[in-house]
Amino acid sequence: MPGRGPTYNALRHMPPFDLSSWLNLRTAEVDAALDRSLPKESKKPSTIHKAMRYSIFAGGKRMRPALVLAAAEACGRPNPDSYSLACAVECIHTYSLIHDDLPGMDNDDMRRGKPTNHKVFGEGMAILAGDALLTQAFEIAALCESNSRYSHRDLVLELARASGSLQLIAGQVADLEGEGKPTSRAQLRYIHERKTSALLCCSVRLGGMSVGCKPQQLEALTDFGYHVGLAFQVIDDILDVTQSSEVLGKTAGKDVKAGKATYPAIVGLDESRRIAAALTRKAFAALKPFRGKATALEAIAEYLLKRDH
Ligand code: GRG
Repeated sequence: MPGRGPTYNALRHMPPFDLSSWLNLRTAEVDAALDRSLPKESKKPSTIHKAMRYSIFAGGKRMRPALVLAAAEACGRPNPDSYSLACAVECIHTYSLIHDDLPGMDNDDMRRGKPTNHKVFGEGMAILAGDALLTQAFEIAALCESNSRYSHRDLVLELARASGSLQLIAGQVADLEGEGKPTSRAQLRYIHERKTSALLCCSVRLGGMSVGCKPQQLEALTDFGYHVGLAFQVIDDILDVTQSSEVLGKTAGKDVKAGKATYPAIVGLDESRRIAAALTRKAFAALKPFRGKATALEAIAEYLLKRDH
């Protein structure tokens, strides 16, 4: 019908979305924004700025920033605050990886295909680099503007709640305390919701909020982020036992060695794959209200299910 735009069926026949080009472009934009946001290496005290930049630019997949921008696209047009919030979540994510790798936590030597932060800069500096990235995230978020639906306070609160002691840190606490102990599926779900899903969910919510999404859209993004976040961790657990350290860029097989509860350990590999696929289907279903306009989010969810690292 002329003048009414393509119907949902017509959209289904549009050329397939080129996620690889989309990700390359978005990653380059986010990297440039991160480069502008973080103090230069030469800025005194230069060791800390070198350590922060070492891990931020070590070659992560940038999935959380991608989710921020894809959600912003689903609800409108990404703006400078969408990019700032994409940088903020990546800073929080990178801080959590640096601290997770420390001898007092997972004690890992390799991350993002490189020696871990403490292996290069020493334990004390790695702790500070993580602290500084966490703080940097809030400085970046604090500089965002309010929009017609969400205040600048809403944005900062969103980030604080996802990364605080009830979510991200709660997940890590349960993970540490559960090592070597029998874990039920319900306990494992509790850990995954906090350790992984909270920040992925926060990423899509912040993307929508940055462009002033409607409450129904925020609800749909929350549902999507929750399920895609859970699927992400189940896949991460599967890859830990099926891939090599070279492919993963981090030590493979560590979960089993550390006596960590994982889906493959509790229900086996085949059932874990079925669970990841079912969670991804739920994530897709959450995008229905966008009526085909959440193309990048759909493509990312599919990619995350099929990824090999
Ligand atoms: C607060 C210290 C602290 C930890 C919080 C996030 C976390 C808990 C620990 C980090 C290690 C871990 C297994 C996290 C679960 C989420 C996850 C699978 C992270 C890896 O994310 P990717 O694959 O990593 O997106 P890249 O390097 O590609 O960004």
